[in-house]
Amino acid sequence: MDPSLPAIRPTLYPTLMNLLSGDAPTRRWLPDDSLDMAQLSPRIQGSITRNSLASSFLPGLTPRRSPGFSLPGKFQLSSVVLLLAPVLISCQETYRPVDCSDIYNHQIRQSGVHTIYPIRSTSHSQSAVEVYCDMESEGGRWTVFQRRMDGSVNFYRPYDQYKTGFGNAAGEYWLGLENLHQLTSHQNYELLVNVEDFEGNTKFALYSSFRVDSECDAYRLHVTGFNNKGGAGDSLHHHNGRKFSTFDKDQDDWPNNCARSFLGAFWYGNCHDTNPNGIYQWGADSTHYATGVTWDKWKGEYYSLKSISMKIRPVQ
Ligand SMILES: [Ca+2]
Repeated sequence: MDPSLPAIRPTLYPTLMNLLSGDAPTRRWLPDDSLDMAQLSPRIQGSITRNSLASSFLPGLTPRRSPGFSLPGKFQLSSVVLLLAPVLISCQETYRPVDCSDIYNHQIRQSGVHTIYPIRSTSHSQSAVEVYCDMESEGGRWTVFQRRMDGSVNFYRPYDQYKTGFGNAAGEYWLGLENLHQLTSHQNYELLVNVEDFEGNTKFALYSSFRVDSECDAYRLHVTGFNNKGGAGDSLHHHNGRKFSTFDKDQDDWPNNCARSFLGAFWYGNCHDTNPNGIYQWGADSTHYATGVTWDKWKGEYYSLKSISMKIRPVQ
């Protein structure tokens, strides 16, 4: 743009209004009296005609109408709609819960599948994800990030799928490491692990602090503050501070590959006291050591649980 020229506002409004009013798009803008026409180049002077449709919307430009000219009703109504549209849009409040605790606090108290937005970005459609909300256990508000219950989903999957998540929120699924990191990096979360055997017995383990680092730090796990009032025992102590490993991304502390040897994916150390993403093996099986869906401190490494779910909520 030539800096010697006076500023002329963009022609978005007149173009839109001309189209809405049915006027030919050749109508141009009339400069204010304070605007010195001599400053304009001949080309621009020629484009500014005396029968222009002008508007008071734009500073520096004053409306002048040629004799007999009147604004059609359609134009006036369209102008009002155009002017109010940004205001109306900006006043709309869109409810986008970050987690199940948000949903609970909006008076939804039934467990079930809900949509949350764990990644706080401007592109909301990309961060929407379905989860199962446990609104009952130990006071509710829990966002389930891992669940096994019937062996319907294969959990022996590569790193990229553990990063983004997989499965069915109404059944077995993994929420995804990036979602877990995003959730736990903005608030302090606690962890509940529910376990059940094939005889109908249930236990749980509570941890007062749960956090997952970013991918740059290998989605390292921080889990502390064990409380054994649920009787399951502390099978996560060994996993505190460990990086996340899959069969195709070995970040464990063992010379070999924990994920390949025990057919799962987890924050393996050397290697595990629980294998919640292991093979669904339908109960006790002494032929396979530590490859099932195990919680060692309750049922040992030869018992694959009927169900296990890992869930988090903000500390209040
Ligand atoms: Ca290794």
